[in-house]
Amino acid sequence: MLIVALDPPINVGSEKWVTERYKVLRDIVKGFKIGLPAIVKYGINWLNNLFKDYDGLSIADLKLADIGDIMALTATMLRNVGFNAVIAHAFVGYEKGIEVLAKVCEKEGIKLILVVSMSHEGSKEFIDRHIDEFVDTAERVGSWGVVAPATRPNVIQYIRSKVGSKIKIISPGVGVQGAEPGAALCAGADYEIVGRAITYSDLEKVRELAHGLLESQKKRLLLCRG
Ligand code: BMP
Repeated sequence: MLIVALDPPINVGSEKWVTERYKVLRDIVKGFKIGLPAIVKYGINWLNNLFKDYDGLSIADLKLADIGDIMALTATMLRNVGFNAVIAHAFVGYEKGIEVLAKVCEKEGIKLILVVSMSHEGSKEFIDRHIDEFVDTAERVGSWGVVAPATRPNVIQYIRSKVGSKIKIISPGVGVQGAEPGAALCAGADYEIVGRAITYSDLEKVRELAHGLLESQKKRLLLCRG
């Protein structure tokens, strides 16, 4: 139940950093998330073949927050280079916003993931005051998943109690941001997103770190679910 965030550090000169980590991890994790750091640094065309024969989740994390037509256009472009899921902010609203994006995602076979709460403290300032509305939007458009913070398991529990098993909960914040592996899963998340705690080490150690993380998830799950 692990998704790896591939955000290259500032001093890495080539997209090989991403592709090598993807290759050593693809058979043991459920998916990958690629966001602005990799796309700003290396563009998008190098991604063209990366996910070609990959069955897992390939999530484009540009946290779309625009009018519906432009988000839909971007999502289609992301689909065309091999992503099968996109993340968007729920706060742009339904009408001519998420509504349009959701329709195009359905048509193109893209999984839509809406941000309903974030892992940093600042999420409490504005975003978390509207969790109910954001979750309603996710349900209304039939969103495949939502992002909710591993750093605040009570928020995950609350969202799970609202959505039942209809919507996947994807939780960042494990490792560098402080949450322990498995804590979000115990609170009701379907996947934990882990980036730097796995990826910011030498390539030779990346697989071992991911294995360790998967083991810790399992142990924690055994304790909380039996
Ligand atoms: P790390 O494990 O290195 O902290 O990475 C977390 C990843 O999850 C990053 O790619 C970040 O953009 C993303 N993320 C997050 O940390 N908190 C959120 O609320 C939403 C995110 O997408």
